Amino acid sequence: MLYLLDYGAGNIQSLANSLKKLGHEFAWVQTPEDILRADALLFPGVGSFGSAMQALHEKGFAEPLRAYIASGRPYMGICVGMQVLFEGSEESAGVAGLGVIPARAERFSSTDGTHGARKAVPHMGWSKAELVEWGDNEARASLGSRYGLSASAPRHYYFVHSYRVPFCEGVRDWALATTQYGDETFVSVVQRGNVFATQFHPEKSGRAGLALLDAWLSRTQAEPPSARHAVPTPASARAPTRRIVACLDVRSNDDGDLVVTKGESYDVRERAPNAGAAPVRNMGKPVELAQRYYEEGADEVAFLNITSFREWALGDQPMLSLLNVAAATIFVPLTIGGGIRDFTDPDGTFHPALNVAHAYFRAGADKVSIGSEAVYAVEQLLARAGGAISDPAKAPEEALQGDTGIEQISRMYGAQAVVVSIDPKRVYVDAEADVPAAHAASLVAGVDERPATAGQPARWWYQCTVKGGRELRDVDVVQLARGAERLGAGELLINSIDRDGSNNGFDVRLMDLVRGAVDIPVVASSGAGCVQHFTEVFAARSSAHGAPIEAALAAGIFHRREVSIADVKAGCAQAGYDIRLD
Ligand code: 1PR
Repeated sequence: MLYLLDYGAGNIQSLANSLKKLGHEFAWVQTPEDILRADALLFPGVGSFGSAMQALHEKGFAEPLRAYIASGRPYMGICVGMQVLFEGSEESAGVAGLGVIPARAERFSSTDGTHGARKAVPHMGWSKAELVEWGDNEARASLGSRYGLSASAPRHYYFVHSYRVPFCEGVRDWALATTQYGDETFVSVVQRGNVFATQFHPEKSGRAGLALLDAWLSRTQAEPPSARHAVPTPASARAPTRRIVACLDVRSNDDGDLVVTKGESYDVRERAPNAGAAPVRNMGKPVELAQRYYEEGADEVAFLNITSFREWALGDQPMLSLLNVAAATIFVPLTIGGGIRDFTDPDGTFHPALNVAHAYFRAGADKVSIGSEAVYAVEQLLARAGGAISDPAKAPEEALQGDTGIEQISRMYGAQAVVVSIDPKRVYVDAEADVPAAHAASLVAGVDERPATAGQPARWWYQCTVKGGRELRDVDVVQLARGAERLGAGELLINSIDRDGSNNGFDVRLMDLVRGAVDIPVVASSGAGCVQHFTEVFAARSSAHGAPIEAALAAGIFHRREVSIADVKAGCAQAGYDIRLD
């Protein structure tokens, strides 16, 4: 019997879904005895290295796991399930791993030694896993080909991690494939005897990932590599592919059904002479559309529950069931946003944001996206610093009290699981001096886009909003981006209320400003109208530190079938960007 090791954290539902899709039966490990009884064991580790090891010890799984691996029965680890095989990780000093492989995981450097440019950490997105070149290439090629791994035509897989095991002496006999991030070569697949593990998530890697999983399941006893001396792939500067994200803004229509909607500048009602009677624009059914985008090659799918600020998200069970159904057939990362916040019931019961996130992860989400609550958290961070600073990145340690949703979810599930979604609006000013001093870092100059003065040179700064753009707050986009990173967010989704639904292109100035302010990946959103808008935003490199935009999101053009995801990807690939096309 195949057993899946689950210790209660993160999205393991997606792996279960992919096994079902591939037609394999499995059971969940409930007790240490289940591990000893398993014929094959799959460990989709989630969370931090320390929390994974702690959970293994608390549940009495650590020793049975060592004994299981030593017995020669097939083991497959995924992500942290691979890292626990090593001696330890810089992520959790003093915590010992299983010690099966004599090496340690370390944090990615946030600079690219080759180019001196900043690079985002976590490493998040689709990168190639390249077969390590052995002395006996033939044997290695034949082993790799069983898993779809090759040196000449490597495929893309989905990664999300801040720590990696460098290709080093201790892993030479173990590494089957390596991956390049910037100037770092790290181990992305290990295989020796009965042990097989991937740093990437095969269950989130579309067809290539499913094929690899199927190969492992079909022949769970792989042969040990025959050759001894591995040579790393040459170190060339490489980043994950640029990601194309399909986004579905979801809300109830006037009949109470969940529909995908899309507006302009966040107004999702149809244009009608009598504004009061205008219905919510209905672009289709959420799961159907999401499945179409997966089939068409979307690298990620995001669902945003755009009206959940009105109620408590867990009172909103349709979103959970929607996610459950979507995750059963969509094998790329899913993000869910809207209403991730602390909530107190009318009867006084307190529900932390962490509980909402937990429910979403269990239903199949890989990341949660936090909007309004992130603004309040950064305001609080600034207030706790005594109003002495305007840059939340400089907030002292004591201002971080671990009580915000971002901090708690990030600590429990890892930074890569926390996206902060920002809804900024331009505030035009006549002179530089008109920008409040605290917001000067978000001032930019460009061309006016207001109808009455369009085309004139202008200056503006970016003010953040909450509740779907309905309320302005005294925080600018740079403060929010830096504060979110300080609190533990692993990615930023940058919308633009001015460009939303306009088809006029991404606000590249805004993206450049934000990318230059942080070291975490940035997803550009709002305004995509044609393929060129994607290549435009990908061409921009932060003027502050040279880092590019990692991903671009669109909604309206995909819903209305004006441009397909395949067209966008082909256009970007043709323009020279590294894109996942398989
Ligand atoms: O504040 O944590 O409850 O989260 C609410 C979330 O819902 C936020 O991420 C916020 O951006 C989003 N949201 C709230 N109201 C709206 C609205 O449209 N009325 N949608 C809304 C924002 C942003 C993208 C959109 C892109 C691309 N939508 O999802 O799809 O702008 O559109 P385009 O390609 O058609 O231009 P919380």
